[in-house]
Amino acid sequence: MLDLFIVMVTERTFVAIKPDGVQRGLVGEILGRFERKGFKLVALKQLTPSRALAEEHYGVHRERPFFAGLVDFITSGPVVAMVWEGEGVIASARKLIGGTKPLDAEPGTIRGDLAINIGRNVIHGSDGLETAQFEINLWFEVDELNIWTESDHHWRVEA
Ligand code: D4T
Repeated sequence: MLDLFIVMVTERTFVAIKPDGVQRGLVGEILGRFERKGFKLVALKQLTPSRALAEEHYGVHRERPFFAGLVDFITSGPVVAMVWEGEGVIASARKLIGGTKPLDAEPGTIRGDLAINIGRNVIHGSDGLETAQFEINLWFEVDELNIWTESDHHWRVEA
């Protein structure tokens, strides 16, 4: 019953390590930052996105001049797609990730520490509740989302 309650109220976000992050061997470094923060990994897979998936994911940017290059880049190799869960995870993930332009991103953030160029900014994170739901449904099947409780859950979240 308690588990069901936690699942129903806990926020989820979609995070993807882009092809540059995978090619540069940054997967472990990035996963570690989310784990150490205390969020729960509920889904993870590596895939090379189809153009259809990439175009749907970045659909809001369809008219922007960088759209074609962005889709070429995202479909150029493996991406590590994830769903992270926890209180406030959508906004917190954006803070861990840092600003879109890596040179403006604060030191201590993933982009601030690990990237220099906006077109190679290593990682994506959903920017709001609706976007998170849309992106999780776009990238994952329902049965790929794991429902589980960390053995040290009560050391992360006050009951
Ligand atoms: P994503 O969506 O990849 O997490 O990035 P952000 O949420 O931080 O930023 P965004 O949606 O504005 O941009 C999406 C994606 O497009 C690339 N981009 C963006 C680019 O190559 N040139 C540009 O001028 C902009 C604005 C980088 C991220």
